Amino acid sequence: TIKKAIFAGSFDPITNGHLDVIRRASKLFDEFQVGILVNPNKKTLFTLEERLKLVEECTKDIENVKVISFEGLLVKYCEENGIHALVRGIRSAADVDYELQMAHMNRELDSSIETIFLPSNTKFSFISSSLIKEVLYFGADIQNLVPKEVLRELKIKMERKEI
Ligand code: COD
Repeated sequence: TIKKAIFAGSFDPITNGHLDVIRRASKLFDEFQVGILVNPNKKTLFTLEERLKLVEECTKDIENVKVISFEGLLVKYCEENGIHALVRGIRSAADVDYELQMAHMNRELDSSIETIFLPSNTKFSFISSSLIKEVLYFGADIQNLVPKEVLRELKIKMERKEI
């Protein structure tokens, strides 16, 4: 059987930390999906279409990666699509607390799906999408923290005063 996993998130926007997890975790599975959550109640900087396009651009050189979006429960999407592993990146002890709670809830909802934690690369462990947006707003240089495609789109948002 082919082994399928998913790395789900908001990716608003995708960062070098996310991309590092995608590169490393995708090697462990036959098919690796990056799942972008559709959340109509949460205000995002990038629209779903923009996030899909950016994640696709940033992962186009990784052969077994497929970028999708999903609505509703992640475990339900997994069940409907034959996915048995949820990959999560762990940056800190704070991530562990939150991620364990989610892993246990997901396991309660569907016991056939396992959560797999991948420790972040130390050099990216301080990066989050929300901090990127915050420091950029105050004029910081973030070119080492996000893929060049994302940097390009963030600059456009800055020029349009959307950040
Ligand atoms: N280095 C390594 N990993 C990182 C980094 C970094 N610098 N930054 C983020 N990550 C990891 C995160 O730890 C996470 O594993 C992943 O990247 C995605 O991060 P985000 O912030 O883009 O997305 P989240 O964590 O907000 O996504 C949450 C989900 C969308 C997965 C969750 O809300 C969900 O499953 N929603 C659907 C509804 C559902 O099923 N709810 C029940 C959950 S128990």
